[in-house]
Amino acid sequence: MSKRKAPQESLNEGITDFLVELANYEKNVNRAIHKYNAYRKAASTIAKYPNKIKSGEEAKKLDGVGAKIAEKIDEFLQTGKLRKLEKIRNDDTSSSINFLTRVTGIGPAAARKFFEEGVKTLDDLKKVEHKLNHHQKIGLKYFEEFEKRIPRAEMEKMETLILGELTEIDTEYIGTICGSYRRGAASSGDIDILLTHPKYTSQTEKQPKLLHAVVEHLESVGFVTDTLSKGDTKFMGVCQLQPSDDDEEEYLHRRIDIRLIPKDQYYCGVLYFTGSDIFNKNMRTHALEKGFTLNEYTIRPLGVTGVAGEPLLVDSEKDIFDYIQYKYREPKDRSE
Ligand code: DCP
Ligand code: MG
Repeated sequence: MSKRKAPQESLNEGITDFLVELANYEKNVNRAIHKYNAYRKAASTIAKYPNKIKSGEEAKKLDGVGAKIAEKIDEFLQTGKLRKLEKIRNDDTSSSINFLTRVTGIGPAAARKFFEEGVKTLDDLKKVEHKLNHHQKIGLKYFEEFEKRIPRAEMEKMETLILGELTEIDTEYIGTICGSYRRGAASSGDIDILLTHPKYTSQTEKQPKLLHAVVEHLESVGFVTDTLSKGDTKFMGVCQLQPSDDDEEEYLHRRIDIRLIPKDQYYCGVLYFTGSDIFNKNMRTHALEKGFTLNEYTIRPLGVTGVAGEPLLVDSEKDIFDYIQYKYREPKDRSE
């Protein structure tokens, strides 16, 4: 999961920017995930709104914008800033914790712990490197590189390379680059790959080799450079494109996640990891209204007592939309 989201470009950028900043503050500093979600949702609705917002009153008519956010919008429109945010930015605790969570491997809890030990900056982290776990050490090593978003052209090159190498190993592999890239984003925070193989289903044994063979192969061609964690079904690591002759510059190190998914659960996985997270939430809510429970693995009907039944057969993303009578949306139309 990538840490830096692309800024939402819209007529109301000033508003969406401060909402996203408040969202991150709630998640990283207060560990208030519901508030985080509320701010993200409001930002996403406002980003889609086609007019320049002139008052909190006007914004309040939109889904996910309540009285408190409307008030903040008024303050922002009238004064050009927000006292709450100014305070947060000037507060040593908040700004340090917020900063530390930008390192991959450091979540809100670890950030607070480091802060309480007097560790606040990148230099501080370097001094206590022995206290970092392997994931955090790699996060520190590539801090600047991981902060940079990946241009779509580079994502396309990586997709070609990865899918090409997959067929070198076994032509039956099926792979999809999901995340914001699949939604057509101009830039992505990381590479999210889903992988399956017809011989692997939820009814067969686990087959970690199917994942590890791919990781090892990508290492052998010099693409995967570091491992953050490697389990039976999920690899988290670092990759880097090798420059070709006509490239002027070297490519940066990028965060890459590879997930191996049983074939019968593949499309629920592709749907989930294509996102966006807000689209997923809305779709799950719709599914519940139609009497289904949907997650990254399966879609199951809910009985009258609310108990989930057996997983339904899914052979495409479209199947999932059909079950819950949701109009199909192309990945590019799934920002919410
Ligand atoms: N996801 C989700 N809920 C979460 C985290 C992730 O539904 N809490 C899903 C939707 C995301 C996808 O996983 O789109 C990939 O997660 P990323 O954080 O990588 O998000 P994106 O790929 O959409 O954005 P970015 O370009 O920042 O990587
Ligand atoms: Mg991503």
